Amino acid sequence: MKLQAVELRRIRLPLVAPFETSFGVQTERDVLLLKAVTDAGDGWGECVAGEEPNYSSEYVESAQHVLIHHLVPRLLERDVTADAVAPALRAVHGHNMAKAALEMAVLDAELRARGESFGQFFGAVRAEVDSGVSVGIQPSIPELLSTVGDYLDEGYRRIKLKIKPGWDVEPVRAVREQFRDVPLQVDANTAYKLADAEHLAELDQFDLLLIEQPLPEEEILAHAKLAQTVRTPICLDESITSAQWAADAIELGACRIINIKPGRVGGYLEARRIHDLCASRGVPVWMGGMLETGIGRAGNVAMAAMPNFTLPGDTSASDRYFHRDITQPFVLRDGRLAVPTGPGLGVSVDEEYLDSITHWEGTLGRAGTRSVS
Ligand code: NPQ
Ligand code: MG
Repeated sequence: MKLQAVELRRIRLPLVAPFETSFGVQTERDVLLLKAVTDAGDGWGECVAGEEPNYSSEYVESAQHVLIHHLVPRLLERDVTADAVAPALRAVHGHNMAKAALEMAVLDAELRARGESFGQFFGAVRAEVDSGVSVGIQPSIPELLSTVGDYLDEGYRRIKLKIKPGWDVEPVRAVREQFRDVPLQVDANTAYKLADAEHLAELDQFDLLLIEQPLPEEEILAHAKLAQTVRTPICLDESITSAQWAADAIELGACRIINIKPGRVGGYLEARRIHDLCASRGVPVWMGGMLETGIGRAGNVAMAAMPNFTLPGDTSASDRYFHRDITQPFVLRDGRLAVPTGPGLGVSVDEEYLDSITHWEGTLGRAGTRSVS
């Protein structure tokens, strides 16, 4: 399969409500999308990098730059398959989200060409996946309770509360008291220190599924030490950027559960290796979320149907984030999302709507044209 061109575009999608985490407030999503143009057909990729480098070091402008100047040129006009993408990009350090988007577009083109869905390719064992929802930091506890109640009414099967110092024990207590049996977990996005161990142990009384990434991403050993004080299972997100880090973190006792985000680890193929490694170590995994459009959501829902994705993911319905998605929307049915069955990602992109929300586009390749800078 020859990679003839890569079309890039940036789109702006307003969020249905502001989304606040310990690292900031998001009111819209500025998403970088890729189309891989090959002699066997096209494929879509989505880059999950946010507008600012506050979740990880990557951000949408850095991803766009490294794709244009360092990643796409290494593959253009070459014979490619998805499994050859990461090896061809190995000389470039880091930039996992940018690499993942390119690999995803090539994988989608490849699978569409051979009529195979992402779900079939990953060995999906379910036709639909349990859906959880991530609830941002709210202005007050009454507003938190009403937001959580609304999501439960919609059918979500697990609630994740974003926490930070000053917004942790009391909001979690309030939600647990009002919703006695709901599967509940928290995500700190690196906001704590090991010295907060005793404080975080106060969360043990609320029967949480897990506490996600309490400490900074490079503090693997500190997470292992924290686990000596906190009984709730620790789950790592930001720290796990490869299968190697997953193996090391598990062996060190830093986590008992792993959040898999294909973008964070450099693509779906590395994400699959982490799934397989965790399965062999008896470590459950679940699918994270990065406020993806229907393109990224389609791939994530398909991967979440693999056997060791035993906890509900942050794979929410399209309307959790967007008034209108760029594909057919993912809709909650009895708290679950259906795994697409069509070739490749199995979704179609509304290109007319896409054009109307595009604020930048450019193409690399085809007869030496470089229409982007
Ligand atoms: C997490 N996601 O698990 C992330 C964090 C996150 C659903 O909680 C723009 C780009 C906004 C990436 C907001 C959820 C984002 C983002 C939150 C990632 O840690
Ligand atoms: Mg997280």
